[in-house]
Amino acid sequence: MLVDPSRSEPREAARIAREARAAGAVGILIGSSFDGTRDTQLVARTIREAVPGFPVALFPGSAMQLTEEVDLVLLLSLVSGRNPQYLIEEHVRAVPFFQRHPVATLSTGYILIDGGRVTSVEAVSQTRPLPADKPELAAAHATAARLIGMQAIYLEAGSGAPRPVGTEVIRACRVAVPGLPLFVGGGIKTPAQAGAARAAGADFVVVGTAVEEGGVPGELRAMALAVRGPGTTR
Ligand code: 1GP
Repeated sequence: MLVDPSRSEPREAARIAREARAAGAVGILIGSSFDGTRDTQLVARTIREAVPGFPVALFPGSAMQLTEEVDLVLLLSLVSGRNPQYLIEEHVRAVPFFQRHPVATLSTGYILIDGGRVTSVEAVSQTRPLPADKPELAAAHATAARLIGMQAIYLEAGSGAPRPVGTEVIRACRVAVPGLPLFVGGGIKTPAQAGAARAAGADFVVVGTAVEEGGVPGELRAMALAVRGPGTTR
């Protein structure tokens, strides 16, 4: 479950996290394409206090959002783009933070796939997504990320995308990076879409907008069930 601090204030984020855990989600990602530092830190702290022991990972839009109040930082490199700021610059800016706070990191190849409209991540990063109907191109990016040593892949259609990442793209990337954690998110609104992403090879199916805006615990439970299968909701 993804919580965006620019959309959910700390108390609301904690409520979502509580419901997410009860519904069978495996953890919380906190992040935003465009957001200041204060809210991210507050949201992370409030979630940890409200739901102790529930895994919390940071999904930062920039080095400005770094906080030590998480279990893990997804150190994202936007490998589908050619903007050096999101390939290496933000990482260099993050070094003083990591020197002060030894938080665990997961080097993650972040691949933006066309989801049917311009989303915040495309606008903020000033990079074009890869075409949705070219699984081989997405797989080549995932393979390159693996070959240069990245530890995970995140396939992203962009928050609120009309079309989630297609199953052919997920399947091709699954084959390209056997053994690496594969996250898939952006525009997943129904249990069927969540289940399809999982069946195509996603290790983690990320849902944000549908739950943050819909706020229906039953729907969240149905999504978790579709991803994890019966008998494994907790
Ligand atoms: C966005 O992948 C996440 O970075 C989640 O997207 O908000 O569309 O669920 P949604």
